Amino acid sequence: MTATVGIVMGSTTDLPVMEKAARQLQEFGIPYTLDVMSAHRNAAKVSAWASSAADDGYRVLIAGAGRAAHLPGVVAAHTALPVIGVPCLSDHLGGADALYSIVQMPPGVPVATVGIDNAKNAAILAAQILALSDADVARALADFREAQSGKGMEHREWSPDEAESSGFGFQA
Ligand code: RP5
Repeated sequence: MTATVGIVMGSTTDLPVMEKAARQLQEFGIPYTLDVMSAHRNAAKVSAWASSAADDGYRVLIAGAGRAAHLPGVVAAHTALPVIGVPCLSDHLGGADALYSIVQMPPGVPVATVGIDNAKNAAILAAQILALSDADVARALADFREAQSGKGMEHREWSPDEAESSGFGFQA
């Protein structure tokens, strides 16, 4: 089966974050690939991969990186496919460096940016794009949303008194 989502990350150190995207895509039954390639250490490889991504069957790309985090922007520069960027946490600036780098693409070459370390949202957004033309993915997403709405409603089982006594100031 041809992979429709390509996940790339700048380093194996990004894997603990980026595997969350892989797991979510797997849950949706979306075929994907997962690769490590750095925009500064393997520039030619990134360029070749992104340039041929559409012809290779991908429909959405997810790129995660930390620190200067130019990988998502470089990928976007080489393809017209939608690119979702994941800022990965770093040990010095807490991921803010990567967030600002990825989200601040100059006008003309966008990267849809999710929150720091939020690779799960990148996968969900990728699924939402694919769902526009794929009924199976649309169904998987609808089931996911349904299950999630159940989770979000848990607090409504609390009475206002309970909420008040637990310090949340719940208003019925
Ligand atoms: C970025 O630099 C990578 O995406 C990673 O988040 C960070 C550090 O990479 P390593 O030096 O740990 O390989 O390019």
